[in-house]
Amino acid sequence: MLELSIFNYPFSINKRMSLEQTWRWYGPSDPVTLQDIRQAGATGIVTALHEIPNGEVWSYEAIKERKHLIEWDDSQGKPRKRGLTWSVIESIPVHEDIKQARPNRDKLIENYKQSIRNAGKAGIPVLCYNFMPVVDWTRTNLYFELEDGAHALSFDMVDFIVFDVFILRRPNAEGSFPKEFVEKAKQRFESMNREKRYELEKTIIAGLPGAEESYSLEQFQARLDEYKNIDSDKYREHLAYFLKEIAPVAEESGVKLAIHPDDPPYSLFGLPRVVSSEADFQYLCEVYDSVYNGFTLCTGSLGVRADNDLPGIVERLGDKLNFAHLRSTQRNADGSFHEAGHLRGDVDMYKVILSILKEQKKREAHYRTDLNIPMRADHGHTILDDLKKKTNPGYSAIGLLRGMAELRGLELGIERGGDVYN
Ligand code: DNO
Repeated sequence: MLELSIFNYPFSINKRMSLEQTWRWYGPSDPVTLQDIRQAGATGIVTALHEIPNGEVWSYEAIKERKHLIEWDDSQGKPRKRGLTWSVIESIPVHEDIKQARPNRDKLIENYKQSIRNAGKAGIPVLCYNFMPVVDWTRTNLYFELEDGAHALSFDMVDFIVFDVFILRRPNAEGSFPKEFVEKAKQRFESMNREKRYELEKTIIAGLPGAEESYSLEQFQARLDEYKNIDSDKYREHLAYFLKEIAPVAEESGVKLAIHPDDPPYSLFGLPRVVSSEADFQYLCEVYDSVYNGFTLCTGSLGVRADNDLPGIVERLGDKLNFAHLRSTQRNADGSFHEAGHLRGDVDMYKVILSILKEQKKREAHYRTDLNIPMRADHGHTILDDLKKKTNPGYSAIGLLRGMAELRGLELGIERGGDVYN
């Protein structure tokens, strides 16, 4: 066993290379304030200019202005540093016309590139984005009650089928699911009143926090129809086309791309999903081989598939790990899941953090300077006082604070324990 003393400790305590603790902030209208975030102990802010319509350029001035708001407190006359940095953009949305390779995609890609250049000029080092068609992250219940009274986000396959087959009535949807599930869903649908049905519909298609679009039933079906002739292979080509265009610009601009995996990591509504597994990550990293073309390790999204080996992904592809969303899910055999506590559920968070800390060591050995990989506690439970407040589901302050505190404690324990050197 490695004996730790002041003389052989591999690096001094002060030089601890911790991960950068970040927090997602939804902008000035977020009920969680910048001061709250500072008090929670985060130093990095993850945010977006949500007010800019999808497809338009994020101007340098608009980015600079938001960055100033995040980093400087002007309320006392003389600007004071808040102790926060805008570390990650999450997300600049990718327009559906790019995803579907429509005729004006090149124009929209030019806009995207310009936004990346402007972000780079403003000094924002990481850009998280996703390439999920039509819907971003998807849940069926935002208030799933745990045995202690806390609320978690959940995805219930039978509820999902209720929506897909009986509310949306997507043509041929029935064939996508096992018969006995459809039967269960039928019974559940019949037992639900109008409000319950509408609630489910809203949860699935009216847009969760940070989602780019919100639809009515008709608009939604029309969007799905646009994908009739786009299968996974074709969709993957659309992603590769986009990446080959933007990754060199990201590299020149000093902005690291971090694609977010599909959430959940399987096809919904018959749509193609191509960022769900290690093989998918591997493919897109090879499309343009550069550390500027990397990914977000979202342990909660990837972890819903038992065949995703999370520490293995970091071990094999870690040089492209540009951002980490740390959370855990508890899955059922039928594809349903709910979001568990950050150190509970199916994700082995000890092994995940250990693998990220080992990746830091590799980077140090390669003289890379991006050692403090940004991470954020993702999707907390709604607990304590927040149960009485209006909050962004998954993003209420106290639950995230609990998650982040657990994660930072675990990280410190792993670092001090010395396993990183084994
Ligand atoms: C949900 C988030 C996603 C994520 C986007 C990235 O909580 O993880 O909305 O921000 O998919 O583009």
